Amino acid sequence: MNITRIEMRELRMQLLHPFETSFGVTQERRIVLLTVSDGDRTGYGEVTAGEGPFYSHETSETAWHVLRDFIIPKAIGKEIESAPGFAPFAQGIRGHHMAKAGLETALWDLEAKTKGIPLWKMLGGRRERIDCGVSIGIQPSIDKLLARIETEVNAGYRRIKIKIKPGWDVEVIRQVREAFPKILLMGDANSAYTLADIDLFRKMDRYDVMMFEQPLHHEDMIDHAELQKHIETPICLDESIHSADDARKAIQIGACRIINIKLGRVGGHAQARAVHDVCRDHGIPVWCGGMLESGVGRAHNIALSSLDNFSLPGDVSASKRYWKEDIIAPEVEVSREGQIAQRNDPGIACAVKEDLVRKLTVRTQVFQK
Ligand code: OSB
Ligand code: MG
Repeated sequence: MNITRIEMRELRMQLLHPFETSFGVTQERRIVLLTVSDGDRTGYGEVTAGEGPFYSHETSETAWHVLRDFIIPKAIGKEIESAPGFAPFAQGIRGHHMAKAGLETALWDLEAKTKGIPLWKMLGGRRERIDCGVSIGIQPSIDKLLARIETEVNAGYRRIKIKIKPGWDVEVIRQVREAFPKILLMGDANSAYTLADIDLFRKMDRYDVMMFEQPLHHEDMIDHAELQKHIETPICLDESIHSADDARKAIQIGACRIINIKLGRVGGHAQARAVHDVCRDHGIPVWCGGMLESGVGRAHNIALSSLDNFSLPGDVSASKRYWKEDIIAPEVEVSREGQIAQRNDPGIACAVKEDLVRKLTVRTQVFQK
């Protein structure tokens, strides 16, 4: 593949509902979209960084800077055999995985389109349907949360994740479990607790919770291993896992029994697959996390979720839960059974609505060789 043109755009997209976590509220997304061409075809990738440095140190703005000044100058005009040939463009740049993943994933899409095959098959996936869950933000009241859960359960979603934080935890979990005795339920703390909260986790341990996601510090593994010794509910790591090596170490010390894989957090498809493989080899199930993506990021998540060890429902759900109109056609739809079917068109297997993208764009930069 000849990388002859790279286009970077920033889009502003309004979420249908504000999304609240232990680290803040998101209403308007700033999405950096990457377009890479070889003269014939176009691949698309999305930077999943948030607007502020709260989930991770990266932001849409830092990703723009790192891509423009460090990654794209190394990539433009180069010829690579296949998408893993991206690695040298990121060599020596510490961190900034979401910036790297924006371009890396676009190259995977481009390669699959060049070969005329769907990306999920090129990645080696075999799941023709993926199981979907939803992530429900912190709500103004428990009654509102119960109503949201009912809507999602009725829509067919197979697993409900609620966000927890100090003051919105034990009693919330207790009431949700009472109202919905059978659902697969999990809680995501986004690092809101410390080891001083072990007793609180032991209380929540009683309600048949599928997993607690990232209860402790975003860079920690040691304390998570300690917490796991005191509770039955599996710990799932999100923020702490940036690579296959991190996954290996976390598993080795017993810091988690499940891992959430996010393309942005680990730096793209090559590393996501490596994390997947390490987990598979150690008998640790994985699922695909979400970052309030537009259709482009969503389509990449769907392709990744086709790999065998994505055996738990992920946070990959329908476009209409987020956007009045998504930037891809067809939009992502979830069946009554709570599944998304893989599509068999080449690459990310959907079209990008260029007119809508142009309308949502607030800045563009083009690189050409
Ligand atoms: O921790 O999984 C998370 C959204 C933004 C940042 C971090 C997280 C999330 C979600 C939403 O939980 C998942 C989604 O619906 O895209
Ligand atoms: Mg999470």
